Amino acid sequence: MTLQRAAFSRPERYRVSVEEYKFYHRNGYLIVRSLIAPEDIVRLREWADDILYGRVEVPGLPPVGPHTPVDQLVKRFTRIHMLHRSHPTAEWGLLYPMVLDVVEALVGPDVLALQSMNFFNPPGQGGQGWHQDAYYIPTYPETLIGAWFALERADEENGCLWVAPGSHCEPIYPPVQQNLPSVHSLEAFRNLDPIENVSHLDDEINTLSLRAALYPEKIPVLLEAGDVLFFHSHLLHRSYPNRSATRFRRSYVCHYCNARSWVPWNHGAPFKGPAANSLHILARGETHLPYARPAYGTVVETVSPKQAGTGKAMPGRMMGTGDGMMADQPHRRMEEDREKDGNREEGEMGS
Ligand SMILES: O=C(O)CCC(=O)C(=O)O
Repeated sequence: MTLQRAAFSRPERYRVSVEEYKFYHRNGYLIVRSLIAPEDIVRLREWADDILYGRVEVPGLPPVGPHTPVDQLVKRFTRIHMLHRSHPTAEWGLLYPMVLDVVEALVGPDVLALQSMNFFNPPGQGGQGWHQDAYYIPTYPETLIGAWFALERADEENGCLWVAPGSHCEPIYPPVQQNLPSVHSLEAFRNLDPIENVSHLDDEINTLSLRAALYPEKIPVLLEAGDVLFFHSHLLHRSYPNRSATRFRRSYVCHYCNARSWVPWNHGAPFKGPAANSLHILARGETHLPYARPAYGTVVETVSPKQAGTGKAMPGRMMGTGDGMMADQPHRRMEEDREKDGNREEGEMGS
């Protein structure tokens, strides 16, 4: 019996081409223009404004009084993490189907949704120095990917993201001062400058900038509302403070990984046992590992729990197809086939 991965057909499905797949793997990033529908961008932006202006409550933040001046309201924070766990709109954004279509093709087909971040970056604020996301969010094996949704135009003036193309081939550099018990960083990086103050805005202080300096071509990622940047978790990237006088830089940034990776990470919050997979949402496909379901009922294209994990089928696999597009191919060799193959000589089977 071959199990069917759910045959979800959506007319608006985004099909990633083999050229896009290659671009992502060669450069460490991929921009997909107009991926989010204009009305959906309005929904995400209006919701961001509801948070910014204190019209909706955010767990952990004190409610604002009715007469709080606007300039004080917008200075309360530049970003908020993990709202998909408390706000249906954030969950809906995190599980946006066309974004998952791309993630599925690049690191899937089985996708776990891990993190959401709302960036507001009012004039004069925001910015994060050179860093690599996989340092902060470990996945084993490493399959982490970021998706940066532009809720409005992002350019050099209002503090867009900058990337060092090709730098995703670098390993992760743990800052020495972190003194991680499992990373003998001083020994491992004896021939390298010690990495200190990752994410600090000042390149003199953040010595990951020395690795970034090896990549002469750094590009500002200029996006219009609705465009999405996908970026590899080892990619060196940064942003600068918003230096415009009046413009915000609102964006929604989400992280995903292959649902078969083990994720001992819960955004700094405790979790039971050795990994936190059971707290992250299965967004596509299936997995043999634990997972959570969407808390607010957002529909996701996953294999039904009855079918999932029965071990009767090989997992799906993204492959290039004859029409130049990426697709989840039924490359499932059943036990019977394997037995048949077993009659052939070993070595003939390929790897
Ligand atoms: O958008 C920004 O300013 C920084 C975002 C970023 O670097 C990240 O999400 O890893």
